[in-house]
Amino acid sequence: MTHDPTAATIVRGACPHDCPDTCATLVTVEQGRAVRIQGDPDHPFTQGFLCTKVNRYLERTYHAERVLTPLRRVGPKGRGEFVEATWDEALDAIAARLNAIRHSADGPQAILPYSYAGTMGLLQGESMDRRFFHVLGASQLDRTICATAGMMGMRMTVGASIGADAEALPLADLVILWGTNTLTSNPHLWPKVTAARANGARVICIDPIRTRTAEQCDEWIGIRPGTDAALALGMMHVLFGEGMQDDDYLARHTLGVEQLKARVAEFPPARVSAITGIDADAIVRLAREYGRSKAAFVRLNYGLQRHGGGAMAVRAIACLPAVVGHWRHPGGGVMLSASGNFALDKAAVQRPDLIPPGTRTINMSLLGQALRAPDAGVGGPPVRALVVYNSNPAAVAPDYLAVIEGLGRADLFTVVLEHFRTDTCDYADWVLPATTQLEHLDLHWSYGHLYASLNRPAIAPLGQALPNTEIFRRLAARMGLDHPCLREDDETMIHQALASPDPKMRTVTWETLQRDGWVRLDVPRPYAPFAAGGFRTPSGKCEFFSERMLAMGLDPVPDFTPPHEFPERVPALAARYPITLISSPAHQFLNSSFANVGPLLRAAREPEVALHPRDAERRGIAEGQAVVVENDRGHFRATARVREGIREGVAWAPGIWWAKLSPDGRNVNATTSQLLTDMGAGPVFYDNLVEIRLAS
Ligand SMILES: Nc1nc2c(c(=O)[nH]1)N[C@H]1C(S)=C(S)[C@@H](COP(=O)(O)OP(=O)(O)OC[C@H]3O[C@@H](n4cnc5c(=O)[nH]c(N)nc54)[C@H](O)[C@@H]3O)O[C@H]1N2
Ligand SMILES: Nc1nc2c(c(=O)[nH]1)N[C@H]1C(S)=C(S)[C@@H](COP(=O)(O)OP(=O)(O)OC[C@H]3O[C@@H](n4cnc5c(=O)[nH]c(N)nc54)[C@H](O)[C@@H]3O)O[C@H]1N2
Ligand SMILES: [Mo]
Repeated sequence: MTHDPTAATIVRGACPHDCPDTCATLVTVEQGRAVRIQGDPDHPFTQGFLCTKVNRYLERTYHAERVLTPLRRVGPKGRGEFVEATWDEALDAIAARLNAIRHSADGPQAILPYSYAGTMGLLQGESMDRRFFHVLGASQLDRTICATAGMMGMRMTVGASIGADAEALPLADLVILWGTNTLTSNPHLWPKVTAARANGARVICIDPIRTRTAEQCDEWIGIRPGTDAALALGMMHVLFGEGMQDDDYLARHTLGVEQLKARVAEFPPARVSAITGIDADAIVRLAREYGRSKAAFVRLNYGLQRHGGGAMAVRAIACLPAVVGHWRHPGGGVMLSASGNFALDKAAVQRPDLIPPGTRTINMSLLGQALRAPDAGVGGPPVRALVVYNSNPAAVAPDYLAVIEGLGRADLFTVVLEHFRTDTCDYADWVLPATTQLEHLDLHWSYGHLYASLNRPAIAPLGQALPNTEIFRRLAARMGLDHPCLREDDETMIHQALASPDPKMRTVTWETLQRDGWVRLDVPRPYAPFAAGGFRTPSGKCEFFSERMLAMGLDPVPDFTPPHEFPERVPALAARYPITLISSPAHQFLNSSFANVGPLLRAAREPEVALHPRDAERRGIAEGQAVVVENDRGHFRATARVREGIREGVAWAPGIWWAKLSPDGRNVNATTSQLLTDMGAGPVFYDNLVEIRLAS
């Protein structure tokens, strides 16, 4: 730092958004104002560039519509009419109401926190907030909305959210991008993909939609949604049938190969073709190409687990590299998430020991049900207060109509910590101004690579904004909650997180982070985590047969679990609603974040739904026409985009638009359901049958 107040300084930071890339940023500050943000050229993943969205982070921070003071509701719920208030007024009113509920017959469990990954930072995402709700004795929230199905699929198979090292991808001799729109949702992996290709690897994309990523690949396999497990089982059928398995790796490092062989025998290419809609010879070709390669990198991502059988799909795919022994080589294997490598001492930061015994847990993916059912569907008192931060449930939670019915309840007390007046804020009694990443301190891990990073505040908080941690500290004090951990400051909590006994964390120290901004975990480079087995399962093997799943009453061996709304399973429903709607991220938005930033909003144009020319023709729909997308749960309006690059019977509505910025005030989640995945109790956003018709 320089002492000349007029000179520009550069502050090292980290991107806080929910994305595997966790970029290292450099923020230029002049006279207290951030004037530039760029990717750190030295960071091996960021490589000096930021994505379309985070390039606009300064516009987001200095946006004219930032919430900069506490706001108190004055109009009816849903209308978003507020007046400004002071922090004292806000804290007094919120403390009084939460204390009244806490001391009522319903007790503290009538208070529900609701948060997700608006920031992925350890401090602003999951630290003092957790302590606050634990000491208070509020209901626990099961944070399932994104990744738990896949996490369970990996955990039951390889034992943890650990996979092939993304930085080793250039060493792969085949790349399979499976249910991931890499160029949109994981863009910093793309240079690694092109490096592998320059080394001779072919790149295959498996996705019902010919996304911008699929366009750039050597081959696009347009699979039917929700059928990936069948494809993986069919590939293994061919691999075993043609003797392409690695018997030595199987014998040493796997459990249940005989059961797996018996299962895959049930999945010959003809049957798999009927399930997946992929030609039988294409399935055989894919299996052979996979079997002949030595180190195929399979980049799984979360898209394919948003179906009823999502966990089984991830599990089946996660078996592949053990069958052919690709884990032996850096660059070989499957990667869904790297989060399991980061052993921060989260317990020290979050203090789960302070949760009162017997506290209930409510699944965030069932918010609509939880707000509607008197006992939240899980026993105990009704939810009487909701404290939302780092999330925008009125836009992102499934079954929008159920969610807003609940949020609209006159007797529900809702507090939202936010940067902007989102759809959720419109239902709040109080909105509290939160700082952005430029204004607060944080510590970051990553789910896409092996670097930890520190975000230092670049500028002072705007207006009266406060970090989430400070808001919860002040609220705790005002409510009279008395535990010393509720008074600890942010830097103290970082030190607690870093004091981890795990040897992989040795390199991640306060000093290194202060000096360099980011650091790689203490693992070999490149890292081949299962080269010699060492799976994190109870048996230490890759578990094709899972005792734990058997104990849960589930099939212990990978199988194909069809989607809830699979036409063969629900023919009557499919006759009325024949199209499967996928609502994966728009290129310009980050879930519903940035969906209010002018240039990004303009680039995304308007809510759209893409469908195949034959599906369009059958319905008399032409390019650019206004259509209604509907099912029994609800409907929303969008503009039709007619394109070849999508499977027949599938439509794509990129999201997540703010409902209030959509033509009829509701977005795609008006059609999604509160059904859950086979494991992990996650949502099934893409397991969603709809019909599309011209708007009248
Ligand atoms: N720009 C941008 N980046 C993001 C996000 C964002 O909103 N915008 N969100 C972030 C978050 S929170 C997450 S979880 C990730 C999500 O990013 P990804 O994990 O990549 O997941 P999705 O984008 O949901 O889906 C990826 C692809 O899966 C395809 N897909 C859907 N169903 C199936 C199926 O049954 N089988 C197969 N094979 N493919 C299927 C979709 O068509 C889509 O192209 O991205 C993160 N990055
Ligand atoms: N139909 C459909 N629905 C989906 C998905 C889909 O693909 N299709 N994707 C699902 C997935 S994968 C996910 S992860 C969820 C994501 O859902 P959410 O986690 O709700 O993500 P966002 O919509 O980005 O909302 C995050 C909010 O947090 C706020 N925020 C950011 N940083 C801070 C901070 O430091 N403090 C405070 N107080 N607030 C902050 C932002 O302003 C933003 O409004 O959506 C899910 N919903
Ligand atoms: Mo997500």
